Parts: sequence; structure tokens; C-alpha cells
Amino acid sequence: MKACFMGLGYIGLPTAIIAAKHGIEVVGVDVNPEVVEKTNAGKLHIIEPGMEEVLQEVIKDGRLKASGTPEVSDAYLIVVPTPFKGNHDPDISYVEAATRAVVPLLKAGDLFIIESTSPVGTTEKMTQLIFGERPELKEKIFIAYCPERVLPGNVIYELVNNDRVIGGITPESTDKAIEFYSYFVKGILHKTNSKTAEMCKLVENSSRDVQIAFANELSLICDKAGINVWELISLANKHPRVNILLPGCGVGGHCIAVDPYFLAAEFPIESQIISKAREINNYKSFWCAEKTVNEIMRFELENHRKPTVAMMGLAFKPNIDDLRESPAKYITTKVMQRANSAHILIVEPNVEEHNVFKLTNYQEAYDKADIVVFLVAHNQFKELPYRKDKIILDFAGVYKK
Ligand code: SAJ
Repeated sequence: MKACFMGLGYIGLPTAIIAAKHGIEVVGVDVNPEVVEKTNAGKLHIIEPGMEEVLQEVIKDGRLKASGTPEVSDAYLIVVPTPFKGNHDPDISYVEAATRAVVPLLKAGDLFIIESTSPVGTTEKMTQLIFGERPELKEKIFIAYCPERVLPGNVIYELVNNDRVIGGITPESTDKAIEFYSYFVKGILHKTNSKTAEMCKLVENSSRDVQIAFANELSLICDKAGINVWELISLANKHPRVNILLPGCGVGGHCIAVDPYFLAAEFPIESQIISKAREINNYKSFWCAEKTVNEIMRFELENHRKPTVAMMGLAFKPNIDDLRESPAKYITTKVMQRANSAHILIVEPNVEEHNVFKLTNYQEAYDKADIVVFLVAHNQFKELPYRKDKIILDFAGVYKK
């Protein structure tokens, strides 16, 4: 089995590496020559614990190679980004370009899979594109959609062990795609059609966004009511049928804060809760920034001096070094702009240095600060003793116990 992965990003590269490790001959294609060069040199250009070692192994054995152009293979996987154009309208032009690039290589019996998060109907559109260019391949190739569901930070485990949803344009295509994923997936491979599989991906992340929005809304209500939201949620969750997620300083990363817009763009009238959840989660970050600025102004009025403020955490979620689409980064930037006279110390214990933010050691910042703002519940922060002499804004639930 030879597979050609179109796109060596946060999902394409790990999947290519794991597929190669499980016996598939892989060529990974990327439009960025630096990515190709780095990958062939055994260097990971993305952040994922443990993945670089596996990359080096499969490069050394010759099971994976990166290239700027696709090669004739048995399976083609489209794993390119689907960004937005304009105001949150999904742009499938990269999926289309990657598809066009492999169309001339397709031959009877081949498998074509889209993994990129895509609007519903994209697989059918690409099917039409392929058969428009190569009508002689009708009913002779297999086409399917199979979304990934791995959690950044736990990709090596989840790529192999998660269940997956596989939707072919025909039952035969689904079966053929299942055969492919069986090389490296131990989880159950669930059969469906391509539209349902596309929708399933969008719904999974939207569901989590809506649930987090509920927790974030509760945190705003509790702040006004003078109730500890962490205690409240933990008590409510003792009910056998209640399972509330945790509030935070907003929703970040590249998936949960993005995918709901795909549904909202396509189904604007129906997607009421989904759109509102996006608003609530975005508002929560704004609210955290305002609350911090207000606390800084109050401190100045009461103490007749500027406070030292520790902004604790920049990552988009706890215990990772990934700062992409991070609400903590947004809040820190906003506070620096709005309260630029305060002495602000920025902390991210999982990152050594940053080209925009000057970082301070977390213990030093905590000791020096008058106001401590917890934005991310990193494990390191949980070990800091609670100090009553400091003003603590715990948006992340570091001290929730
Ligand atoms: N968050 C909260 N409260 C919570 C849980 C999370 O505020 O109770 C925040 C996090 O701090 C973070 C954001 O939500 O800012 C997203 O974090 P996450 O851990 O929920 O998810 P991601 O973005 O790292 O990965 C998600 C996963 N999707 C689901 O859990 C439904 C993952 O399985 C997907 O593969 C991934 O999106 C993706 O690529 O789509």
C-alpha cells in the first residue's frame, strides 16, 4: 500500500508518520518547501509531544518521504486547511487545489479520502470535479470522507486508538477506506455516507463549544451572584445525568473555536444555539480582559501606585506549549494595551521564549505580583501556595479545590 498525503500540517503530518510506522509506504506532500526540507531532515515543524522520535524512525527506514509534488499511489489523502474567506465563510479552495493536483495520477482501483474539516457536501463536489476531468474513472475509484478527531497533545495515542467515522460516496468506497485505516487504527471504524461523516466532524466540535459556552455563561452568572462557579459545577455534576464542562478564559485552538462557524455559515437560520455559543465564548475572553483592567484601576485608586500584574499562561489550554488562537494571548494583549502603565509580567512555563512577549518565570512573577491573573490552569500553577496578600483573578480554576 502506497499513500500520498496532501498536506503536512497538524493532522496530515502525524497521520502520515503513524501510517508509515504501520507499514504503509508514504509520500507526504506540502506546498511549503521549508516543511518538506525539515520533514526529510527528521525535524517536526509542528508541536506534538513524542512525534519527532517516530518521524525520525520512519524517515530513517525510508517509509516516509516528503516532497513538493504528489506521486502515483494507491491512496490519496487530502489533509489541507479549510480557512475562512470574508466573515467566517469556509474556503474549500485548498481542498480543491489538492484534489486537482492528484486527479492526473488517479487510476482504476485507487482510493481518494478527504480528512480536512469541510462543509457538508464537499466530498460530493470533489467527486464531480474528479469525474469531470476523468470520466473514464466513474465507478472505478473509491472516494470517502474520514474526519480526524485527535486531541492536540495526545495525538500518538488517539490516532491509533480513537474510533473513526468513515463515509464513502458508495458502500464500496466506505469498505475500501475502512481497509486503509485498518492498517493503523485500533479503534472501531464506523460506516456511514460522506455527508453524514462531514456533518459529524462539525457537530462534535460544535457540541463541545456549546457545552463550554454553558459553563462560561454560568461563570458570569456566578460572578454576579457571588457564588464559586467551580464548587457549583462540581456539586451539580453529582447529579447522575448532569455533566457540565469547565469555564475558562474563552475557547481557543484551531478546531472548537472554528468549526461551529461552518455550520452557522451554511445553516444560518437553524444554527441558533451554535452561533450564540460562539458569541458567549468570545465574550468570555473580552470579559476577562475588562475584569483585569478594572482590578488594575481599582488597585491604583486604593493604593496610589501602579500594581505589578502577573498574567499566568499564554497557551490555548492547560499543559501544552501551543499558543495558536489562544484566548489567554488575546487577553494579555488587551490588558497590555488598556493598562499600559501597570507593570505587567507575562508567564508561560511551557515556552522558553517568545518573539512578542517577554516571559518571566512563573514563581518569580507570582512572588512579585500584586494582582495575579490565572488564564490557563497549568499544573505548575496548581502547586503555587494560595496567598491571601495578593489579589487573585482565577479565570482558569487553578484554585478550584
Ligand atoms: N475548554 C474549556 N473548558 C473545558 C474544556 C475545554 O474552556 O471544559 C477550552 C480549552 O481551554 C481550549 C478549548 O476549549 O481553549 C479547546 O480545547 P479542547 O481540549 O476541548 O479541544 P482541542 O481544540 O484541543 O481539540 C478538539 C477536540 N474535539 C472535541 O473534544 C470534540 C479533538 O478531539 C478534535 O480532534 C480537535 O478539536 C480537532 O482537531 O477538531
